[in-house]
Amino acid sequence: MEYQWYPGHMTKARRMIEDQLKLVDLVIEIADARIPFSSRNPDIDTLISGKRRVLIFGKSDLADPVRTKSFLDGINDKNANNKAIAIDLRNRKDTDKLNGIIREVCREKVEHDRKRGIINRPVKAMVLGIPNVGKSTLINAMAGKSSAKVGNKPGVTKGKQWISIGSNMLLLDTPGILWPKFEDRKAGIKLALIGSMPDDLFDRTELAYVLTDYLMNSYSGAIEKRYSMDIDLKNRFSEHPGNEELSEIMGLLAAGKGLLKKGGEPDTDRAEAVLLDDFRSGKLGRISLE
Ligand SMILES: Nc1nc2c(ncn2[C@@H]2O[C@H](COP(=O)(O)OP(=O)(O)O)[C@@H](O)[C@H]2O)c(=O)[nH]1
Ligand SMILES: [Mg+2]
Repeated sequence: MEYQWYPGHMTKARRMIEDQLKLVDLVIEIADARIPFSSRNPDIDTLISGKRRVLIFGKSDLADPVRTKSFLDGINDKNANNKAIAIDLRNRKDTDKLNGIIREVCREKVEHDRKRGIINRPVKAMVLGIPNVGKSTLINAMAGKSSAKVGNKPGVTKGKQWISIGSNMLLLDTPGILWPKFEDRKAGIKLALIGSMPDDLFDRTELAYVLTDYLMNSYSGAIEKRYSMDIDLKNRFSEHPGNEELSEIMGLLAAGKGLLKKGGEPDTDRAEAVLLDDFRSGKLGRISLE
């Protein structure tokens, strides 16, 4: 398949994560609220089996709140060892909510320790998630200082360091980098749309076209509003527009944004780039793809 670079890294990543998992009581798994299914690792359940888990759907500030609520409700009533929450990982109020949830998930362990006379043994935790999902952002927020590197590319750090979080938790300072669902092309496209796949795995035009079709059907009006278009795309074009229509839509978008080539014709390449950037940064509104 086209995601050749993953499999090689996968075996290594899996081994590293399995080693790290032996050291912890709790896994903090991060997924993306805009694609709650495709942003989760397909093997995560077997990988962390038996560990307590807090499941965080990050970037909730960019996701559709109605959809977020409905899938969270579905997860949360099941299992006390497995709580889920959707938050903006950059927001202190949001990350503060985590402490209570972690304590709740670990209550049994603390109780078990106490019965054996062990008081105040810190809970050991690690953060897991696919690239770019917000792992470093969360570790920094929890640590209350910039001790983990935050960036747009997945990084590798050697050696094991713990960060103390309050008096009762130790957090591994290097997150486990999981591999996404690379065997499923649709999931791959969604991951590329949110910016969690290397940029060159998919054609930008294809991404812009898939996004446009989706927005026209699921968030009707969002494109027109953002790019001051005087028409209703849904009325004017087919329900699932073909490439020629999509190219025309990119032309309208370019014209609305004043993106013109030297000769004055609409610059559809730039229009595609703008559309993707605007989606990724939330400028088209709070939109979920699943
Ligand atoms: N809007 C928004 N951006 C976030 C959130 N969490 C992380 N980011 C951004 O996503 C990008 C990747 O975050 P990072 O922590 O480096 O991801 P990592 O690869 O999993 O460590 C950075 O630009 C962050 O600022 C969030 O909850 N909301
Ligand atoms: Mg990171």
